[in-house]
Amino acid sequence: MPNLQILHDAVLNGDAKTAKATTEAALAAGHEPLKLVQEYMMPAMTEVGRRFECNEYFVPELLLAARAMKAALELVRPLLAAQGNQPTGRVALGTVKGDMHDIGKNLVAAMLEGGGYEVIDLGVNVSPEQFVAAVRDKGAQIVALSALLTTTMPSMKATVDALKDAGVRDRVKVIVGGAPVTQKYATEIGADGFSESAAGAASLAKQVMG
Ligand code: B1M
Repeated sequence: MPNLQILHDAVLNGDAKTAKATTEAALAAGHEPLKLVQEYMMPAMTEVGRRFECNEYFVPELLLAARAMKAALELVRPLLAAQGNQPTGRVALGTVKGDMHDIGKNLVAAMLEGGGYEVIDLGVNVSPEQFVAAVRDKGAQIVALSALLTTTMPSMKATVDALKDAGVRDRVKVIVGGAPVTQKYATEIGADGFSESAAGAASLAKQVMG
């Protein structure tokens, strides 16, 4: 049995090689993929954020930690997504304009896929126009917006407004999430739902689709 504290510390210290090897060993030993994410990788990223706030870590350390987390997540994501059966809806997902954070968004994608949704992953720094195009041209029924910066949260409102201006707002449900986002903010900007976790985003999608 691998010591899972090593996975936590590897993400915290930006050691991608160890993060990947420990995840591989943990999965081979039968550990639950979601448990590895929620109990070891995410707490490590929370600690990275705390150290960044205290000026103990700087952007290079954030980048290394993100790279280590991504290396481990690459192994876990297909397992989370494989739980899905028949597609139950199409979701256009992206991190909003101005925002480059994609680890949480990628987890949301895996959980939605696991919930049986077809996910059109638009990536990061996605403009309101790109979301509108995904609804118009690709038939997305849900628009899922992620933001990690307080400064990019207004891009969520801009996206809801762009959907209205393009005359497609009543065709889609809009769901939002990301560390600084709250239910209050979601209600204020006219979104249909908010979830604070990736796992919650999958049940929220079901709920808003009725
Ligand atoms: Co950034 N960063 N960062 N960063 N970074 C934060 C977010 C920050 C809180 C750090 C801090 O100060 N403590 C801070 C934001 C402060 C604020 O706005 N209040 C911050 C800052 C300031 C910045 C820069 C401005 C730093 C700089 O350059 N001076 C810069 C901005 C760049 C930009 O986007 N334009 C920047 C850059 C970066 C890196 C590129 C170095 C890197 C990102 C790499 C990558 O994503 N590829 C990075 C990282 C790694 C972080 C922290 C440390 C970790 C983020 C993360 O991946 N968490 C972060 C601090 C923190 O969060 N503790 C921080 C793990 C991930 C699984 O959680 O993304 O929250 P999270 O997703 C969760 C939920 O939020 C939810 O589900 C996920 C799992 O449950 N969720 C949804 C997310 N989207 C959802 C959508 C939904 C539903 C749920 O429905 C659609």
